[in-house]
Amino acid sequence: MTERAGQLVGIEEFVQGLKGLSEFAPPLVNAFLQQHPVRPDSLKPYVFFNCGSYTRNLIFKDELFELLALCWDVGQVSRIHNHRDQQCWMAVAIGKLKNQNYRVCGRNAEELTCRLEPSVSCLITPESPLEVDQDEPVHQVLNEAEYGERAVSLHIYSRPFDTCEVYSLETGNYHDVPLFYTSMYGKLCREEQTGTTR
Ligand code: CSS
Ligand code: FE2
Repeated sequence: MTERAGQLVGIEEFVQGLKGLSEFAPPLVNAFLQQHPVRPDSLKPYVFFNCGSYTRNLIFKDELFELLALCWDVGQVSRIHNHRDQQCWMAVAIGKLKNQNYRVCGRNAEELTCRLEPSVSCLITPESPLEVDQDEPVHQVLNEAEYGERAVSLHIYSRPFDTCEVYSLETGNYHDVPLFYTSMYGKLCREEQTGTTR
């Protein structure tokens, strides 16, 4: 685990800092995240939990990147999914999450089938943000029940995307799903539009 390098900042300062980056190059964003852990109380407008699924709450979006707060109740998990070849960083502000990567083998794009092999996993904590591996971008995020607490994570996607592929270990199939926001800029969206990778 790395040392927390910076003082806690409010989410508004965090957004301004991201907007000021000259590009979304991994070394720049990784250093920024290490130096700008976010004050949990500043995320209050973006924290909504739902017993059915983790929630996706939009904080900022432009052409280059979007920033979301994802809220994970105890035991909630994403499906195994990709990020449409976009870069992704995750920083946990509250609680902790497990990241599990998967290797995709024998992809058959006509039948929409593939084999998945679990590869590396790690813990994402307030001290240890994570850059999703561009060479192995298929992953699952889990707030394991044994952690016993809710989690809130900040996700930076560059560029933004609004669909992804989800993969089934059981059937060996994969397919596209739309991604929606639970809330946008602090306001809840209509319930029928709140899809996640769940
Ligand atoms: N990519 C998922 C969350 S796990 S990184 C999503 O945006 O819903
Ligand atoms: Fe993801």
